[in-house]
Amino acid sequence: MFEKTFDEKKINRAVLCGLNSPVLSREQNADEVSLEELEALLETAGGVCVGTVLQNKATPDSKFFLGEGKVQEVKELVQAAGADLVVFDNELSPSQQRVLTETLGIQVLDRAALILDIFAQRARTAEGRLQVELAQYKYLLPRLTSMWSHLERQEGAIGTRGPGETQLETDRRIIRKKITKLEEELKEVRRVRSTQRQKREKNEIPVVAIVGYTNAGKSTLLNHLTGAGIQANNRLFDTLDTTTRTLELSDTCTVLISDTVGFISKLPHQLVEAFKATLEELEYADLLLHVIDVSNPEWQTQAEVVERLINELGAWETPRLDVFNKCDLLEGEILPRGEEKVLLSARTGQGMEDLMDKLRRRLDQGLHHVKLAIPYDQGGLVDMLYREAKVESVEYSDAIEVAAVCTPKVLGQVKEYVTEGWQPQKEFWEE
Ligand SMILES: Nc1nc2c(ncn2[C@@H]2O[C@H](COP(=O)(O)OP(=O)(O)OP(=O)(O)O)[C@@H](O)[C@H]2O)c(=O)[nH]1
Ligand SMILES: [Mg+2]
Repeated sequence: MFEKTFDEKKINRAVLCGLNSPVLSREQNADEVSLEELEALLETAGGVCVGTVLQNKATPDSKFFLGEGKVQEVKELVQAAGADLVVFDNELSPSQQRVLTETLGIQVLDRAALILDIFAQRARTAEGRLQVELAQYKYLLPRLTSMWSHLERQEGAIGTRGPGETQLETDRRIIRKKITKLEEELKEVRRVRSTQRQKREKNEIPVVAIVGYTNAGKSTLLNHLTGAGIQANNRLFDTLDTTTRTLELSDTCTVLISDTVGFISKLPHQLVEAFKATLEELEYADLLLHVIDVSNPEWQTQAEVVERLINELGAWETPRLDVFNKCDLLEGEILPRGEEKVLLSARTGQGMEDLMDKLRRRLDQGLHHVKLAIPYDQGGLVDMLYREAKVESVEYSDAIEVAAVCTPKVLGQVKEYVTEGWQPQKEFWEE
């Protein structure tokens, strides 16, 4: 096999631009903080920032987005710094992107395009790649129009299909076809998932999904809890693929716990749509562990972004447990505490017992490993156990000795025959 001995990828030198305007929504606006985040995204994508321009302006310019004078300033900066890329923190319309590219003479991207590029670089599994490709085509489709807008448009008149149609229409049609095909493939993925989910529901294994802003410490937490061995790096969007592990909360309760892709503000809506197949798991999870990086001064805004995306993905009813992570970096700050909150350091392990306790309280629905001695004249109960519980072994001696994992409801029917493993406890879920 031919092996690459060096990385041929060029390091882009980029100027970052943002516009702060009262008419833009909070999600759409740029400020120093969001530009800093954009710089971190750029670095993740493999570029370096060589200059920053932030303009305060009453309204965006419809043609250039920034003011025309400001665009000249950007152009001078680009030349002085030898930049080969300009990235906008705000979303640009397809035509603004084209006009800016022409005016500045180098490639112009917006934050959505940058995030899409990172996802494309980092997606590993077949499913991840499908999702990213779909998002990229959806992003490209309206932009294709403006790239070719100098060509005459042919509006669906009879006889204009086939030979004689413009390149633009052919390209658009190819891309639409690709989108449809990718959507079908993802639908199949979704179908497989829902079958797996039904199986899990039947076995009644609770599912926990770790969610949170990118770089909050989700993978580090899963590693700490389960030794999953997932990469955890100090960069954005390190994890794109879901990893699921089992976690033993107690002798009687094992749960499935998954790491998921991180969220960020201004996440391209094409990506949210494309990742729905993976993220719909959130809706079916029994609990969402929302990991928040409290060492980040923006943690409140970040937590709001995550909450909003969770709702957008249809999981507003899924129970939450907020995990305030990286508390080892805090110095004497007071944070909200309570039943729904855990103060934690996934790095040092501080707070891990509290987290496990709270998980147990929320999820240990009393799946009990028990041993039973069932009299031969009650043999029907063994059939019932086969139907309603997970029977691990059956031996015929003085009585029928069964080892099984049962819910409290099933246990209620056989409680007088339990010989081992069940201590009735206060059942908090009945509160
Ligand atoms: N000091 C400190 N650092 C932490 C803690 N938890 C995670 N980190 C660090 O934060 C960085 C990000 O951690 P990850 O676990 O990769 O974060 P993530 O949420 O999985 O990030 P993405 O996969 O990129 O969305 C890594 O450098 C971790 O070592 C913590 O409790 N304390
Ligand atoms: Mg991760």
